[in-house]
Amino acid sequence: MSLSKEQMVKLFTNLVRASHYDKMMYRRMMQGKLIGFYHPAEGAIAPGVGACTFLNKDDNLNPHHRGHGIGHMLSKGIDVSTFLAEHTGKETGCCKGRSAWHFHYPDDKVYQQSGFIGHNFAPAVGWGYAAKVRGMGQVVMNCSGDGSYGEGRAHESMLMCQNWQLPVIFFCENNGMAIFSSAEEMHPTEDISSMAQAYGMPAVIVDGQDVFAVAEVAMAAIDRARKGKGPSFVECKTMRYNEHDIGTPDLKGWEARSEEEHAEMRKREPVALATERILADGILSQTEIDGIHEAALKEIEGVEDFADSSEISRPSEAELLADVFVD
Ligand SMILES: Cc1ncc(C[n+]2csc(CCOP(=O)(O)OP(=O)(O)O)c2C)c(N)n1
Repeated sequence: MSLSKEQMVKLFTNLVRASHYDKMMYRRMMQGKLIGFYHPAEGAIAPGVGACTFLNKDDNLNPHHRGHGIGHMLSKGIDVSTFLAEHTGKETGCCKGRSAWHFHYPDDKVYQQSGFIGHNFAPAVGWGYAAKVRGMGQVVMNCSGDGSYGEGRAHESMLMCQNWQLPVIFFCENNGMAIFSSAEEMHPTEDISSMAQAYGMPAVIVDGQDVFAVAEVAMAAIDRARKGKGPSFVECKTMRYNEHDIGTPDLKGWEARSEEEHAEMRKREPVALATERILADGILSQTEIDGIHEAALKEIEGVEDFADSSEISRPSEAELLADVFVD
């Protein structure tokens, strides 16, 4: 599947927007202007963009927690102007500023991470089952990191999706780390996608630094699922440039990750790689690229103004309980 010029421009634009959002979140966390945590996505911004740019509005999405799913969500076409307001505890946030970062966008069929790694797998089976029963060609893009594939529910879910031939894409963003633990220390095989073989599920490995390559394999997996051909597994080999979350030491095991490792990783920065490609292929000029950056920065300025000028969330006891479900 080769990408059209229009598709490449869309991917590039989403990548640039996602990257600027991530940088803004990092900056605001350092300025003490966010509540809760932030898990920076620098270095690992391309997988979410590639996975989600060509999803339909009524497809289900479980975004990965890196970048708090900003790249995934804006690429799916969601109005994420309430994302920062949520992270700053404002009434105008997508969950009225009450979630810190465990929010969701239910109207867009997006459910953000809970605090539990791997929580997304069981709902993915349910949504996949519902999609199959409805028969309207919906798919479930189920994104998570390498760390979550150590969870039993990942395996139960892969088994059930394969047995029932559900339209679920197991999209693994393998940055080789789970907080301080390296993937090689945690998993018996180098490729997480090899686990899919045990369930007879087709799997593909892709360069997660290359947004265009990711999109091509994601589109093939989406197409397959939409046509009722069942689940598949996509493993993106990617990188995390910063610490796991801001304030946590950047260790691998007991050692700080070295300057050499950082320098090596930064040689393959996704926005730089995409820019190089898009110029080489004559898809956009440097002036057009500059315009995309300017538009993204302007969008983010607006989002910051909106969040900063919004009322802080101070729910009464009754309002707090209004959003609590008891079964
Ligand atoms: C069930 C569970 N176990 C452990 C944790 C603590 N924890 C939070 S993030 C994380 C690492 C996740 O790694 P990965 O899935 O590879 O994603 P990454 O953060 O590297 O992008 C861990 C172990 C948790 N939140 N939930």
